[in-house]
Amino acid sequence: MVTIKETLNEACEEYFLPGNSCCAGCGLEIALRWAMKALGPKTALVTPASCLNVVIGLWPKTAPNFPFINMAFAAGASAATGVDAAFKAKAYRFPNQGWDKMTTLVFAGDGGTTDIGIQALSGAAERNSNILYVCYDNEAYMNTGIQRSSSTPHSAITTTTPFGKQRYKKNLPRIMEAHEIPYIATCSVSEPLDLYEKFKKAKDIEGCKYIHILAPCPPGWGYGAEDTIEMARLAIKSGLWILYEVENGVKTISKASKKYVDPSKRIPLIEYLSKQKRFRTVSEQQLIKLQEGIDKSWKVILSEIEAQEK
Ligand SMILES: Cc1ncc(C[n+]2csc(CCOP(=O)(O)OP(=O)(O)O)c2C)c(N)n1
Ligand code: SF4
Ligand SMILES: [Mg+2]
Repeated sequence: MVTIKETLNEACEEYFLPGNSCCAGCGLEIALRWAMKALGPKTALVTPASCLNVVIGLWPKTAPNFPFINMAFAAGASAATGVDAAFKAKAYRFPNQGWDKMTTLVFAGDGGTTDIGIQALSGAAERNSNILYVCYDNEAYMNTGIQRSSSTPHSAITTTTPFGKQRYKKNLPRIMEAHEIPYIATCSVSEPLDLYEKFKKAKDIEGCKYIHILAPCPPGWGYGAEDTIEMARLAIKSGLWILYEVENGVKTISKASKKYVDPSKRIPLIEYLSKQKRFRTVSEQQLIKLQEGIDKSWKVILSEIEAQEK
């Protein structure tokens, strides 16, 4: 476990620069800033169509001060596989120039991951391509005006679910587990040290790594820009968002979520929902549905951990 002091000493460098066009309080920006502090400048970023793709901006006023490539929506993971292959070829032709130290990072939205990019991602995972794929999850297609994605939670209002979504959120980390890749983790922007540590770990693992970050979005979720960290924190405290890692098939609950293994320590879900306009029409029945989803997630995760301990 890194300490705040160690992290601050090591991570004062900024790689995703201020003055970009993210909305105030954007969760994705916090996620990428902290991810890059852990990964450092020997990183190449692949960005499928998304808010990030736009926020990156146009040269010479681009927000990242490290190499990046904007990519077609569906092609994030396959493009990254190609980028990594190019680095390997460079390392072979020009040894001792540091090409073998490059990290190939995909930073994609939930629409670009759980819907449109899933085929390329599944292919890269099956090949165990040496990439770090990150889904920053703001739970809708925000860049085009808040349409539902398969990662939008049950009951949330979007422009395409005006009465609240009728289906549960697709559990992408779980789908990635079925690919048996070496490393999977969930993160939250409210736990930057946990996020930092997980990215440090992922950087040093050969093969396909997948990290899923809950990244609240003030205009999309309907709360004030100053409350992004609070929203992400309430998601953990209510048990709705569980932080965990799967290293070579072994699952562990992360420190920030351990306390909430005990349901009596969790805050009532309504405390999280009532602060967001997207849940303004949630009924008693929907609340029960949402709570059932949370209880099921915990049941599954804890039974898996119990089984691996036997
Ligand atoms: C093939 C294709 N379809 C649609 C679009 C339009 N488009 C650009 S960004 C975007 C939304 C992306 O949503 P998500 O991946 O969740 O990222 P976010 O905008 O939420 O950051 C859409 C639909 C596109 N660029 N390419
Ligand atoms: S719409 Fe949401 S995800 Fe997109 S830049 Fe604004 S706050 Fe960030
Ligand atoms: Mg999104």
